[in-house]
Amino acid sequence: MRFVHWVSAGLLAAAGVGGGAIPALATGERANVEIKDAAGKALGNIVVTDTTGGALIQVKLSGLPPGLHGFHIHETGKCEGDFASAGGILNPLGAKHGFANEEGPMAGDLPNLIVPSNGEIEIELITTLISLSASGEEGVFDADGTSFVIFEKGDNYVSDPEGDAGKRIACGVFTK
Ligand SMILES: [Cu+2]
Repeated sequence: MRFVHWVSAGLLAAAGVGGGAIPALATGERANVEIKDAAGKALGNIVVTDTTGGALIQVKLSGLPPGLHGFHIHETGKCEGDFASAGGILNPLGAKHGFANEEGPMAGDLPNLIVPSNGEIEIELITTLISLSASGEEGVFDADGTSFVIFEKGDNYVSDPEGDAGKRIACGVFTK
């Protein structure tokens, strides 16, 4: 059984890494993902780095509506129009969606982003459900690429296929 683990920024700061800079990790592959909203406005960046504990996801975004937002890794690296172009959630194993789903989760499932009232969010988390370096079923850099998609509403972690999270409001393509 695999889980998504949280790494709090506070823990990293307590270990002496803090200061807001991305720690220099002795690790493998890294992806940078520029996130834009549906109007094409840049909202910030997400950096993904393979570590020995899983894929570290470092999120630094601003300009999102406050509140809960579904947050997933999607199967196609294309962010156009209403972002339907990004396809479904990355799901090479054919699972159902959601951490609370008996038949879940999908590889691309992630915890909700909880955006504070100023619209700025800076968080770090680790998922063991994907790996940038994997070429097989958990791989990210396949021929048609991969993307992050952020949703209008919170993901309920159980409704297939996307947690009843409403419209897709932001998207970004994984770039090596
Ligand atoms: Cu999604």
